[in-house]
Amino acid sequence: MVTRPPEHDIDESKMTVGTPKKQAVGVPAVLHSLKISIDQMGVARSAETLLRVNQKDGFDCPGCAWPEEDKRHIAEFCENGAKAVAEEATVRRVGPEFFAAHSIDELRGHDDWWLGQQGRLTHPMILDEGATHYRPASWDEALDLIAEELRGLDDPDEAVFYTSGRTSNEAAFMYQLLVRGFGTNNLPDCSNMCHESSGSALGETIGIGKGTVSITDIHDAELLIVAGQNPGTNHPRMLSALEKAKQRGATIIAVNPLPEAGLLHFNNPQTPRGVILGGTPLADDFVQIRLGGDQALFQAIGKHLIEAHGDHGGVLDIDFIEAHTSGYDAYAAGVAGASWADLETATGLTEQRMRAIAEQVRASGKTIVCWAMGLTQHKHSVATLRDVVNVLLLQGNIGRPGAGVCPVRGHSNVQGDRTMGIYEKPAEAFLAALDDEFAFRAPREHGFDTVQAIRAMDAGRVRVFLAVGGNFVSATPDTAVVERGMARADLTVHVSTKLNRSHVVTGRRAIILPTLGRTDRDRRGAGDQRVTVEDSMGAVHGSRGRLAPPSDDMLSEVAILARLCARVFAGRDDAPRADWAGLENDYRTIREHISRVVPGFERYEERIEKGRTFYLPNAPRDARRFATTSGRAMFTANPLEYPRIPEGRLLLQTLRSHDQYNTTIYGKDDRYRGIHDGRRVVLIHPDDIRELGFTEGDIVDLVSEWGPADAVEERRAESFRLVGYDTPRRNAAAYYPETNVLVPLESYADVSGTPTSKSIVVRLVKRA
Ligand SMILES: Nc1nc2c(c(=O)[nH]1)N[C@H]1C(S)=C(S)[C@@H](COP(=O)(O)OP(=O)(O)OC[C@H]3O[C@@H](n4cnc5c(=O)[nH]c(N)nc54)[C@H](O)[C@@H]3O)O[C@H]1N2
Ligand SMILES: Nc1nc2c(c(=O)[nH]1)N[C@H]1C(S)=C(S)[C@@H](COP(=O)(O)OP(=O)(O)OC[C@H]3O[C@@H](n4cnc5c(=O)[nH]c(N)nc54)[C@H](O)[C@@H]3O)O[C@H]1N2
Ligand SMILES: [Mo]
Repeated sequence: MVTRPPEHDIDESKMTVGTPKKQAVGVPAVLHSLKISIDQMGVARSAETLLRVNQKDGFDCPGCAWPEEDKRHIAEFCENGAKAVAEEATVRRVGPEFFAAHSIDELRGHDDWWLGQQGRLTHPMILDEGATHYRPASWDEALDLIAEELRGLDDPDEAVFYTSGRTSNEAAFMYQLLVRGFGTNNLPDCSNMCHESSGSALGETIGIGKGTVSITDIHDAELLIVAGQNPGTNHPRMLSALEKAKQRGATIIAVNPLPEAGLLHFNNPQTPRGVILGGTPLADDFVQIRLGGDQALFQAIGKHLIEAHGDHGGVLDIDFIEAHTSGYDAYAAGVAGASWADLETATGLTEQRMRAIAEQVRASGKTIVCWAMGLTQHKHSVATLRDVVNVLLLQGNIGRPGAGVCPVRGHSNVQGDRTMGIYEKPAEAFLAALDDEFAFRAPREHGFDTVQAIRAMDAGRVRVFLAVGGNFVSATPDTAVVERGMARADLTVHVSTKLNRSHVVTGRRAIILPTLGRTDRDRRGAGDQRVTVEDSMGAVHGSRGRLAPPSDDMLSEVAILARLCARVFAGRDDAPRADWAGLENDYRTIREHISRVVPGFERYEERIEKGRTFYLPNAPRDARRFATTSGRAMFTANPLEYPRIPEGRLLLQTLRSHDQYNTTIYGKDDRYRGIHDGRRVVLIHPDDIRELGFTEGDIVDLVSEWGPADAVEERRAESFRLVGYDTPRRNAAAYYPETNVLVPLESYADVSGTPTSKSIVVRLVKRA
């Protein structure tokens, strides 16, 4: 039975805290996902939809960017993929009656869970200046208004164009063309807050801002280090790949401050072993590291490998180092000089322990390092990832089967969006190809990334804010500053599937454009359309939804963008030239353009036909070629950095519960961590709770402290319950986005600009 959307927010005072789970997935997970699916879609639609997830010629799971195996299982999805699908394929609707019944002020009082639970958006809606409610509008009225506002700006840089990584390749390509044709590179995206540090470090050291492994490499590896990642919740299908590697004899090391359920033990619901025999223990070694200690750990590993090679020889791949790399001497001197005392302080691990980990690396002939947000959202993330690359280069672990770097991407097409040109700092070669294809000149000046966009918004320099997907207000750091900045814009526009906070914290005027998602049938002039996506490992394939769209009055992202192009470029002879209506009616014509602009997409159409997948070229992986400044893979010497926690303070990481997709909150349980009916918790070592003068269960405010001692800025998040948890001393954890208000806008990673969502200095203040 489909259930009705909630009328009230969840009362978090009824929250319960139990024992964290030691294993992930298994039958309870399947049952839980079915319950959510049936609540949102009913039985028949659940079955029809879930059977098409990740099947050849079905739709790509909007859950995460982990690749599909070549041989598909009947149900190639996971508990959290099923939740992501249910959230989109829900039969609940947010139409004009909903907006008539709820004022903006009222909606602003609800949290992201309540807003998202209401259902799918169905009609273009406009919030007029001074109005208390959104009103329905026709597509023409809404699109005309946007084009008019854009064309009225003094300078194209007064507009900002955000994207989140669910957008298809076709829509992403159209979007960047709209933005560049309009005249700016202001294309901040969720990547800026996500894997930007990976892109920065990898681009610089190996010449490509992506990983170098395929799914078969994962199966074939001898050693897999999974650092700063919680795959049991965020990439559950990765557990099947780890299980397979494990069954072939691989060793798995998990590096994490928290003992995350999925990493330690996995019950595969698709095998009898998982269901009956209690599954596979995954990690052979759990390394409980301090927040931000990973650079030190990888330096320690490098230091040990180099020493061991000096003692006995045969540890380093000297042929590879000589033939393919530069900078070895400076790197070796750097790690030789690192003191074990510093490495111990940074990691919280003993020298002996770190040498034992390094011995496992030494013993492996094929090593892969996988990582996600635990490594990318620190001030020194780029340096950390350079040191990960250094360790892999020492043993020639790049460009060899079963070995390499594996940044595990988040959004299902975030990597594809970048490939399609969603980037504020586009390469000249890309722009030149775009110019040739569309007979115009794209702007060359770099645009704003997410942090820079917020700064400009707060300074009142952004007049129009347009987003294709995502939830900018909730996902970005320093919520109060972002809300203030949004309110300063003349017009804020969101192309979205579901209601979220960014629709209710608006500029002077606001527009919501509802759009089709992955599961929806996309019928255009030339017939049913498919789109394409690129997974975390550079494999491109088609995706086609089949459900009837939420209303008759819906447009796809591609159609919305094509119509905006036509309007914004009308009568301008310096604008890109194309048959906009033709592109909207037949996405094959967009793929033809892409195949001429983006390298690796030659014969695009043919290579995705009949559910086929193709791999994009990857020079380090395919041929050990490195497009860096030296033409070689680069060892880099990076001074050791790690967070310093002032007296009486904690370092807070903000992470995901098992029941959310970024700012989309499916429910208020975090089953694996034992938390039910609430999200305002802070996980802390029990000794810290005591030492700071508190008792478990106390309700506190979290106050973040930022800046020099004589000018500390404070930010406050109210009413969090203290939960004793197995985490290193003085390292705490709480959920995002509730804690984003604590992340200072100016606290971001060197080089990449990624907000430091995993290291925020806080103190606890007891609620009166
Ligand atoms: N169901 C579901 N799936 C998702 C998402 C979701 O919200 N829900 N989000 C998607 C997106 S966009 C992304 S980017 C990914 C995110 O996937 P993850 O990166 O797994 O997500 P987080 O919850 O941020 O988890 C960070 C992990 O890193 C650990 N960690 C934190 N700091 C450190 C550190 O300094 N060192 C080390 N070694 N570990 C650390 C944390 O304890 C935690 O286990 O997942 C994607 N998939
Ligand atoms: N404190 C803290 N902050 C973080 C992070 C953290 O770990 N800690 N993680 C960061 C990371 S890794 C990321 S990726 C960002 C995520 O930032 P975003 O990508 O901006 O946020 P999401 O919550 O994924 O966006 C959800 C919204 O996308 C819309 N949507 C969903 N599907 C579609 C679609 O197919 N088309 C369109 N047009 N809209 C759609 C829905 O309206 C939904 O409300 O947050 C970042 N912020
Ligand atoms: Mo992400």
